[in-house]
Amino acid sequence: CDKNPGKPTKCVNEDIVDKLAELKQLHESKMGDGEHWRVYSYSKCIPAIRNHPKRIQSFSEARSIRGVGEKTALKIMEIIETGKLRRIGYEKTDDVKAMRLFQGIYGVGRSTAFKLYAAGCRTLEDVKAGKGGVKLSPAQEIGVRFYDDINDRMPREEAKAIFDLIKPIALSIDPKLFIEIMGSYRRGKADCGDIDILITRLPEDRKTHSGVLSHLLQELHAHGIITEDLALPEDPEDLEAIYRGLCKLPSEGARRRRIDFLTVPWQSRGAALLYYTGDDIFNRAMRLKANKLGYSLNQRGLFGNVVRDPHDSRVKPNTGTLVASETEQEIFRVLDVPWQEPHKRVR
Ligand code: DCP
Ligand code: MG
Ligand code: MN
Repeated sequence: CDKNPGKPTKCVNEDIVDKLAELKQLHESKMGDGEHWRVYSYSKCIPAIRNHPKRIQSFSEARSIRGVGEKTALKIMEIIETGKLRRIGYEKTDDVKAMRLFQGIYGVGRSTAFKLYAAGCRTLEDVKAGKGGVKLSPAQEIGVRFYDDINDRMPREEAKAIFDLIKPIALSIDPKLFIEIMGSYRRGKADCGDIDILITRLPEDRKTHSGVLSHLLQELHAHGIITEDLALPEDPEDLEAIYRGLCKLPSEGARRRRIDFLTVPWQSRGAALLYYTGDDIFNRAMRLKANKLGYSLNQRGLFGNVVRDPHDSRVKPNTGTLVASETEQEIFRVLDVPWQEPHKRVR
């Protein structure tokens, strides 16, 4: 076929090539252990089939093409005889769908999703029943139990109602805390995937917010507002800590919602506001701009004189000198980016 570039001619085995290429792509999207050789063998035989000068007529003719084994020859015959490849429909309804379903479980990535699939699980019911004996972490177990709740977004009014319960509890622990909702809520979105809460405190009277987060989490559990923990802070006394969990309104029939806390030192509050407001694409653009100007930007601040490993463009942690971190405006100014209100910070 197409020996004449620039003047496209249609390959006589085009339908076969298309179907096999589609199947190859479906196998590629799975990336399980057994898939690599399959993808590799399709990569070899598909160009050979495309170059075959005449319409394939028989099983033995298919087998004579370099790289075409018995199984592929059978598939070619099926396409010739029925115009279809049942395997494609099977791939679409079965594993690809299952992989997508399982990767929607909190804390489950491609490798665990494939383990579940390979163990014979096809539905969340299978996973719940422990089919195939794949061991899930406690957070993943919660992810399965509250799959729909975790994957649904909440109206911003509900995020506000939950925050309005949390804020006074936090301030009763320490009235000098700074506590705000960030993420999509601060960007003004009508619905939120989770509630992102930033906490910090002006370090005065020789006091900080160290220990406040554990105390607050304890109170929120006691009030029935936080219902499950997904990830606890590594060192809860640290001024910088991250928490992930589930929460709900106390009303009857209220759904579980995702909630995240981030605490930062007071000096980092501007950089933390900027980071935690997002969105993630906007953040990436800001970090890129910082890198171009020889800075490094993260949730702690904007740093200059950054040391980079020549073999790894990532910045070593805690290197460089702090250039700006206390206000968002200051960081925009140094990066020479025109000020943008949170609701404008979207892709
Ligand atoms: N963030 C980031 N890069 C990530 C994850 C998060 O820069 N990989 C920052 C930007 C996000 C903020 O943290 O806006 C909060 O993260 P969320 O995952 O909660 O995202 P959003 O709140 O923006 O959206 P959603 O409504 O889906 O929660
Ligand atoms: Mg969010
Ligand atoms: Mn979040």
